[in-house]
Order: sequence, then C-alpha cells, then structure tokens
Amino acid sequence: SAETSTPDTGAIADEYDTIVVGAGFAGMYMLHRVRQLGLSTVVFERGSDVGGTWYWNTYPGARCDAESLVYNYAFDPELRSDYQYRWPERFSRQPAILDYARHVAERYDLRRDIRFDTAVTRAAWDEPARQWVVETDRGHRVRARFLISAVGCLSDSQVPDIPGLNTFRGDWFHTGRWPREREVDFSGKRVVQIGTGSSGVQAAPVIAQTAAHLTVLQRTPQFTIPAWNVPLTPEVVDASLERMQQMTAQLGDTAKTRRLWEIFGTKKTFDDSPEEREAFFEQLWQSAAGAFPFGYLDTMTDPAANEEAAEFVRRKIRSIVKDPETAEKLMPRYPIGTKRQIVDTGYYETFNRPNVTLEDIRADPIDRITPEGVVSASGKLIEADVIVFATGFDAMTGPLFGLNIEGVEGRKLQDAWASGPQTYLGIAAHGFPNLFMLTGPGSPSVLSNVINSIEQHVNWLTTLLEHLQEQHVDRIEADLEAQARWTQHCTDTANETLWPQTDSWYMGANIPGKPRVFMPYLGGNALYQTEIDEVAQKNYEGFECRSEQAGRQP
Ligand code: NA7
Repeated sequence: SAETSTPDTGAIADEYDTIVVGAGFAGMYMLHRVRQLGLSTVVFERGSDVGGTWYWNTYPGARCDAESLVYNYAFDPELRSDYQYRWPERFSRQPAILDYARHVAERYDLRRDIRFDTAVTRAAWDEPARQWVVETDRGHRVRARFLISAVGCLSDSQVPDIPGLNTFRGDWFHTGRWPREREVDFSGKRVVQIGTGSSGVQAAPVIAQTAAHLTVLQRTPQFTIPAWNVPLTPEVVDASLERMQQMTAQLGDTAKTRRLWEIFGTKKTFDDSPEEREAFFEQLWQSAAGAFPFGYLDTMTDPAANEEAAEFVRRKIRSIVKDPETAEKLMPRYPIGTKRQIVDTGYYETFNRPNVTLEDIRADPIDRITPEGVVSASGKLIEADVIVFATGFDAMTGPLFGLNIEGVEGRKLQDAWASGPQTYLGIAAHGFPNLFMLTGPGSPSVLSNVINSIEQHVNWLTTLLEHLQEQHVDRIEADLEAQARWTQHCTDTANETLWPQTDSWYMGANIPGKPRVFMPYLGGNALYQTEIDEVAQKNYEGFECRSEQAGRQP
C-alpha cells in the first residue's frame, strides 16, 4: 500500500500522565489501553509512521518468522477475525505487517496522540515532583508521572566498526535501516553481505535472484529450518486455525507450569530408537517451522540429545548443498536452538547458485574496507558495488540505553546495569521509579511470539496503573531485593539449559564489551503469566508504593 504522508506532529503539552516511547506494536497497544484509563498520554516515535520493527526493516526478503494468523493482536476478537482472511502468506512479508500496523492505527484512531519523527534523547527522574522529565531531538521538554518504554528489543542497529567503511565508493546499508525513499536495485551489481542471522538468511536468497554476484561473509554458521511458507487461501486459513486450536487444546493448562523448552515435547530423545528419532526429526523438519529444537523435552538441556537434533540438520545441509566444501563451511558446531532459531525460504539452496559464494570470515576475518570492496586479513580483496550489513542489533539493553535514562539521584541506567540488566519481572528496575519497560530484559518476549508478550505486559501494566490510580499512588519502585531475586531466577532458569553456552545476542556476545549475561527469561509466556499474576494478587509484592496522601518526601 502507499506510504501515508507524515502525519501532523500536533501540539505537545508541558505535562502528561504518561509518556510512551515508541509506536510499534507495544506502544500502539499501550496507548489504546492508557486512554481507556483516562490518562493523558503522548507517544514519541522516531520513525515517520507506526510499526516499529516493521517500519524500519524493509530489506529484501524481510518477513516474520511467526505465523501471521497468530502474529497479530488478540485483544479485540473482532480485529483478529476481520483480518484473518487478509493475511497474504503463512509467514507474511514486511509490507503486509506494516499495512496491518497502519490498519490498527486507523481503526483505533491512534495517530492523534503520536508525535512522529521525534526521538527521545533524555529522560530524567525529578524526585520532588515525582515526575519524569523527557527531552526530544525536537527540543521538547515534557513532564509525565509515568514513563513507559516501548522501544523494542531489536531496534538498535549495529554496523560494525570496520576501518575504511567511509572510503567505500559503492552504497552500503544495514538491514534494520534500509532506505525507504527508494528501491535498492541489485541487478548487475556485485553484492557483499556481512552476517547470517535471521535477517541475512532472509536477504541472501532474494538478493541472489537479481545480483550479478553475491558473496556472503559468514562469521558463525546458523541452523535454519524451512518455513514451508504458503499463500493463505481461505481454505488454508481455516485448516490452520483448526490446527492451532487443536494444539492449544492439547497443551491445555500444562504450559502454565512448564518452562519454555518443556512445553511442546512429550518424550525424551533417547526414549526413541534411532529409527523413531529420525522419523520424528523428519516430521518436525517437514511441518513444524521454528519449533524444531522443542520437539523433544531434553534437546535444550542434554548435550547428547541436542547433538542428535543438530546432526539431523547437518545431514540436511549436506544433502541440500551440492559443493561439499561449501556445505562443510555452513555446518554449525554449537548446540542447536541456542542462537535464535531461524526459519528460511531457500537459504541453504542459495549456495548452489553459480552467482553465490560463501566466505568464512572466522577463518579469514575482515581486515578493512577499501573503495573497491572488503579486504580480509590474508589480503584477499572481495570487490563490491554494494555492501549489505545484516549484522544485527544491540539487543534488549541498547534501545533502552539510547534513551539516556537517569533515575534516582541522577543514576544512569547504563551505570546501574554495567554488569548486566537487573529488572523486576522484566518490566521495572530499582532506582527508576514510575518507569516501565514493555518486553524488557528479564521478560520472555524475545523467546516468544512477541505480540503475545507485548499484550501480556500491556494488560498487566494497565491493571497496575488502574490500581495506582485507585490508591492515589504517585510513586512506585521495584524493591532491590525483589529485583535481585527475579534476576537470579532468570539466571538459574537459563543455567538449567544449553542456551548460555553459545555466543548469541541473547548473551550480549555480538556487541564488543557488552556484559555476558543471558538477558531474556526462559520461563516462556504461560509460566511467566502465572508468575506476574501472582505478584498482582499479592498486592504487587516486591514494589514499594507511596501515595499522595502520605505526603511527599522532603
Ligand atoms: P543477528 O541474529 O544478530 O545476526 C547478525 C549476524 O551478523 C550474525 O551472523 C553475526 O555473526 C554477524 N555479525 C555481527 N557482527 C559482525 C561483525 N562485526 N563481523 C562479522 N559478522 C558480524 O541479527 P539479525 O538482524 O539477523 O536478526 C536479529 C533478530 O531479528 C533475529 O534473531 C530475530 O529475532 C529477528 P555471529 O553469529 O555474531 O558470529
């Protein structure tokens, strides 16, 4: 659909009840809910329209790796049912998801409270006033009782610091900041792509279709599973909805007490004979896009079990990729599932094309960029007309630090989290009163269908805000001790699994100097819901509330 013109940025008051940062799926739904509470609210969004991730990530091949029929809001059953026959594909492409975000913005009249092209540059807690003072790159200075971050987990694009990039005479782009004003044409071009995460695995097969030559620079090979993407005809929609209902019914309440990696499996790897195992893996490969590492109960906890699953995928790579040397380079040698599981459309097959080359930059790292292209440590020049950085994001903490948040006594969030993020329930932090982080570190968001996670946080937070209104609370802060307990709980849960053993963005390992801490919570959404509900039932145990009646602190 046509890009809407930049909406009117509208007036901005000096003071609000709530400031929300970001108008992606989290910020949009948060706005919808705080309005229902009658709280005056403004949303600041650095992009020119709603959509967040789906606004910025317009790179070739960009699509969601969760199924469209569930990767959408559930809060309004009419919205969901009105839209279900409009999704074009099982895993829809970025433009279709952005269209949906725009539809939601229209349907709930959200844009009038969103100020676009406006980035928050600083947020400082004013203790005497019990307010946040928020500054923007447009020179606004606005106060609010509550500050809600909806900045997303994967929104701080990282271009590695490679000497000479500024001398490159061709074009270069990061997948997460792809040009919107023009179509990037690869035809006749020599393209070098750096990075083979979800974005790179989606981009390479599409770029290869038109580029004269594509060279993929791979630092770490990835396990990827075929998406088996299909167009969504009404028949496919009905069949899919039925399949999903059956699965939900089968799971019943069990998910509420199981951790993420225990939800789907019913047996352990070595309960099956080698033949049964092969057949089961084949069934997962053929049907269960994205669920591959969760087929057996112990894949993510027992190294020997994990190796069985990993070997199955390595055999697939060998069978798909014709050149044995290239196939060997594509072979991941760490536990499957411990980096974010990728689903793909024709990724391994892409390396059978005559115009595609794979370079192992672990063996021969990038040394510098020259006007002609990329030069490796061994002195090899890979000539390029275009360089595509599919190099990922400073995940989870990067977007929050970008807000320059200063809490009690001016303490910066960066300093409070110098050795890794510390949160209570992934939504609040000690020393930062009246600040809430949607899908923050310590929440299960990045290991779930993130829209489910968003709704879970927004719903829970709306009930909390309502409670604070009723109780005339104007200052709420997570207890240090409750925060320490939650952070330990997240670490202990991760340490039961193989996840922390692998370098990944979950671990902060993709960013030089970032503390090595497993940032998300591996409990999974259902167990997490049980846990946060319990906190609410216990009158928000672990939070300290101060009310207006009690008078202000001197
Ligand atoms: P990812 O998954 O972080 O992938 C980034 C890729 O870029 C990955 O292959 C990295 O290798 C590689 N990379 C990162 N920095 C460098 C440098 N300096 N040199 C060479 N290669 C580098 O980001 P994506 O955008 O693909 O996906 C992010 C999430 O979005 C994804 O997980 C889904 O949740 C959606 P590495 O593995 O670090 O060795």
